[in-house]
Amino acid sequence: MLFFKLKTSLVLNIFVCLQAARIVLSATTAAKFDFPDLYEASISELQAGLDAQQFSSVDLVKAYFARIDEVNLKGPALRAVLELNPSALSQAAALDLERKLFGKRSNMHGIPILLKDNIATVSSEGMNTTAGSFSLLGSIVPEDAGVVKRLRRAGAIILGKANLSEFAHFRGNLASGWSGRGGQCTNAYFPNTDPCGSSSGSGVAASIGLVSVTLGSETDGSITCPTSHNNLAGIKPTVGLTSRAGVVPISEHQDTVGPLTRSVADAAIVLSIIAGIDPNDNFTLAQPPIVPDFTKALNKNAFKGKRIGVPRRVFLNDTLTGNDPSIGIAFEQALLTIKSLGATIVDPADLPSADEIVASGNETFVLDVDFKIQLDAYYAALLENPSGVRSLADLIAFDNANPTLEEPTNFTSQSDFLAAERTTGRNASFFQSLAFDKELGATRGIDAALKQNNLDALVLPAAGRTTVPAAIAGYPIVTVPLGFFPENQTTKSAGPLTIYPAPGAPFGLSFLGTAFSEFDLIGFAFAYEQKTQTRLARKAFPAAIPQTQLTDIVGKA
Ligand SMILES: *[C@@H]1O[C@H](CO)[C@@H](O)[C@H](O)[C@H]1NC(C)=O
Ligand SMILES: *[C@@H]1O[C@H](CO)[C@@H](O)[C@H](O)[C@H]1NC(C)=O
Ligand SMILES: *[C@@H]1O[C@H](CO)[C@@H](O)[C@H](O)[C@H]1NC(C)=O
Ligand SMILES: *[C@@H]1O[C@H](CO)[C@@H](O)[C@H](O)[C@H]1NC(C)=O
Ligand SMILES: *[C@@H]1O[C@H](CO)[C@@H](O)[C@H](O)[C@H]1NC(C)=O
Ligand SMILES: *[C@@H]1O[C@H](CO)[C@@H](O)[C@H](O)[C@H]1NC(C)=O
Ligand SMILES: *[C@@H]1O[C@H](CO)[C@@H](O)[C@H](O)[C@H]1NC(C)=O
Ligand SMILES: CC(=O)N[C@H]1CO[C@H](CO)[C@@H](O)[C@@H]1O
Repeated sequence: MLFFKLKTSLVLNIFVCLQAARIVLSATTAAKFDFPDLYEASISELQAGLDAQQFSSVDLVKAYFARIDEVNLKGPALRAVLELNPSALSQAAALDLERKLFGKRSNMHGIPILLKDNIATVSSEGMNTTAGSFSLLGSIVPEDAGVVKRLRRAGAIILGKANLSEFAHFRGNLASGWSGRGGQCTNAYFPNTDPCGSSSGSGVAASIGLVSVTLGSETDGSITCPTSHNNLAGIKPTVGLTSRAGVVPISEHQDTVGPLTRSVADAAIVLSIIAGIDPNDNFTLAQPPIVPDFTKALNKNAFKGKRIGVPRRVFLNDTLTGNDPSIGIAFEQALLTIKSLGATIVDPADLPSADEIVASGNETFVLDVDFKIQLDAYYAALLENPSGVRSLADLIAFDNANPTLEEPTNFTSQSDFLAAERTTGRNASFFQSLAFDKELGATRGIDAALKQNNLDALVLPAAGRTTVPAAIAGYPIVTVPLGFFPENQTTKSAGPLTIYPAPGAPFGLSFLGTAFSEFDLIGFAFAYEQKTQTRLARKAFPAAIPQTQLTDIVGKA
């Protein structure tokens, strides 16, 4: 046969020519595709491109790495990302091959996700888990966090670790978004603006497309607030829906892990993956037996025939919330929109416990007691820790001994650490405070408002004291973009290096409900988001927008 008569060198030549032709072909085909704009790209757009082989997960990782470099090295030092995963490219290549051979494992297959730096990843992969603190640099964690195990099983790529308010903002007297390792993270919508916290880097990174999606954690406001300040969709799940195993803790009674993303649809996809029981976090054993497919909640008509309540007392009183009047104006408009979408607005629908919540010190006491017990346990469980820190007491001493690393300009004291260190365990007063929290937040709080008014959900601006009742009850919040401060907005200092509010800075709208009501809340948030499209009304300031796109990567060496 002719083929066998050809000289080896000729075969080689033909092969080289064919390869060259293929490369030219793929480069021209690639140019013809309209790649999704990574500033805004959704998981479903990325999956469509990956499935059609317009680009690979390797391309995606390279593009996001380049975008992070742009913002870290050339841009206005947003300080959103602490570390990149040195194994991300090889993991992406393996997931690309698997997709080709066997198809995708889930709709997170090959999708890069950035984790708040308090969520543990196996040290052998090359990343640190530090909660922003030098006291945890180089520490060897026993295993992946529960949510990370689920993400990996679904085929997600851990792109890196996000900056945060150090220890999820539980040191005291520190600005939102500041950590010893990361410095001051700032907002992409106006220079030097507060990104809020404590999931600050997750919020900023999602807001300008440094990654597809991100995870944060909330104890009281730490997903909801950065979602609000960074023009995002975010879900603070019911405590016990997502595992906290392997997450640097504040309190098992309030901590919860959830997504910060550019759309409700993306948040629903991520939540569907990370939700579920984990033997390493027994609070997850109390969740309903079947994890819903939260993407089934994405219904534009979700408000039809529903009753949505407005807990005005305390939560819409600017004197008590500290909210700028612009937020209240946008909120009243949002109520009209929700009504136009078919809901009955019940206004007011107050929390009977509203005034007591403002006066109560029960939450602080519970967090102080839990933090000492759980942080001591976290340090004790590390397989190694080069800093030598093995307890909260050691950590306080470490910070005092390393002021250049761990104390920003005009640092006063780590008051939360000191208060926690003074506690003496889960005694009778602790359990009484815990019971009061349930009563104030749930029984005479959110649940009472829902029952007394026969409601499906509550709605409030995301800012102010909105997160407190849900925090002490362990209840969910789903947040979407509500509006932006006007161009002539007067600014206030929010920390030594940050301001808030600021011209054009975003703020959000939160839907609240009872335990495990995420499915309904996601529906309401989606219907509102689809009707208003507020996120798309405004982009980050030009210097904060990275320019690298898939077209710069695909087909290039
Ligand atoms: C983790 O921290 C160590 C220092 O202990 C550093 O050498 C290493 O580069 C860090 N890993 C990454 C991925 O940045
Ligand atoms: C979880 O386990 C701890 C100790 O093993 C126990 O004290 C606690 O009550 C359990 N919590 C739940 C929600 O099961
Ligand atoms: C708002 O709160 C302030 C301070 O507690 C109070 O004096 C004022 O009456 C409240 N306003 C309304 C409308 O309830
Ligand atoms: C806890 O809440 C209850 C009910 O409002 C209140 O009576 C009590 O003083 C609070 N405890 C603390 C420590 O604030
Ligand atoms: C419980 O411990 C706290 C300190 O953590 C202390 O203030 C309180 O008096 C103790 N309560 C009881 C009943 O021992
Ligand atoms: C900003 O402009 C609006 C209308 O242009 C005006 O009503 C408002 O008073 C101004 N606010 C400030 C703080 O100057
Ligand atoms: C630190 O405090 C001093 C004195 O109050 C003040 O003048 C200075 O501006 C502050 N520095 C920063 C960065 O906030
Ligand atoms: C440890 C680390 O990666 N720090 C980074 C924090 O962010 C700044 C600016 O974004 C980077 O320059 C640092 O490398």
